[in-house]
Formats: sequence, structure tokens, C-alpha cells
Amino acid sequence: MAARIQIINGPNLNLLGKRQPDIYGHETLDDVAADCTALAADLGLDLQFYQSNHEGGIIDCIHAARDTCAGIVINPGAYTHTSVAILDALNTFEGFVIECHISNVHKRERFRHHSYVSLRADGVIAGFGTEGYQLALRRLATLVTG
Ligand code: DHK
Repeated sequence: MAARIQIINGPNLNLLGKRQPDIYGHETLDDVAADCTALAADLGLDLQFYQSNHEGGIIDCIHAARDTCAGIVINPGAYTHTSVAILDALNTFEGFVIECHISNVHKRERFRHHSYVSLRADGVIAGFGTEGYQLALRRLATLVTG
């Protein structure tokens, strides 16, 4: 059976393509979902895609993944830098976690340099644009097949 992967996007990422395209690019979140779904099929992964502007929704999605998913790709948006609750939720998940940021957060404001999620992530991707999600999937494919 194909390993299931959950991609989670946090606040404001529903506006991808319209929001600060100089930083986040012109691709929409639907474009990202389509690209990732096609790649997942090639990699033999079963993909689920979720976005929420609410911390609790993201936490519920991580909890749901506990029993069903082998890996999570998460871009928590601004919650990356503030949310101990999302870190705690990820710490209840026993599969692989890749943290993914579209922009290079280390080249930006100082408050974006710290990530709570990095304390749990098995790998971190930043600054590869929306291509980062595909890189994350490729890494998870390697990890879940041992
Ligand atoms: C997305 C956001 O919404 C920001 O709050 C983060 C991240 C960076 C990204 O690069 O994908 O600071």
C-alpha cells in the first residue's frame, strides 16, 4: 500500500500567487497541490493536502495524521515563529516531518529566523520557492521507503 503523506499549509498561504508575489511567487496553492499530486503519483505516495488560517485546525490535522500518515510536509506560515502548540502536536507524530518555507526566512526579518517547528523537523527547506514542496516530497519518498 502507498505511504500516505500530509501536506499542511498555514495562515495566508491560501493567498499564494496574489500575496507579495515578489517574495512568494506567482503560483497559487491550487497549482502547488496539482504539482505535488502529480509528483506523488510518480513517487508512489498517497497525498493529502490541507490549508488553514487557524492554529487549532492545523493541530487537528496533525493529530489526524498520527494514525494514517507516514510523513508530514508543513509550512506553518507565521505560526512557525510563534507556535509552541504546533510544535507540541508535531511531537505527538511518529512519522517523518519536513518543514518547508517558500522564501529564505534567514534572509528576511530577524523574527523569522527562529522556528519552533525546526525543533521537531527531520529536514528544513527554505528559499526554493514553491518547488520546495516537491523537494520535500522527494525526501519523504526516500525516507519512507527506507
Ligand atoms: C510563509 C509565511 O507566511 C511567513 O509567515 C513565514 C513562510 C515564511 C514561507 O516562506 O513560506 O515567515
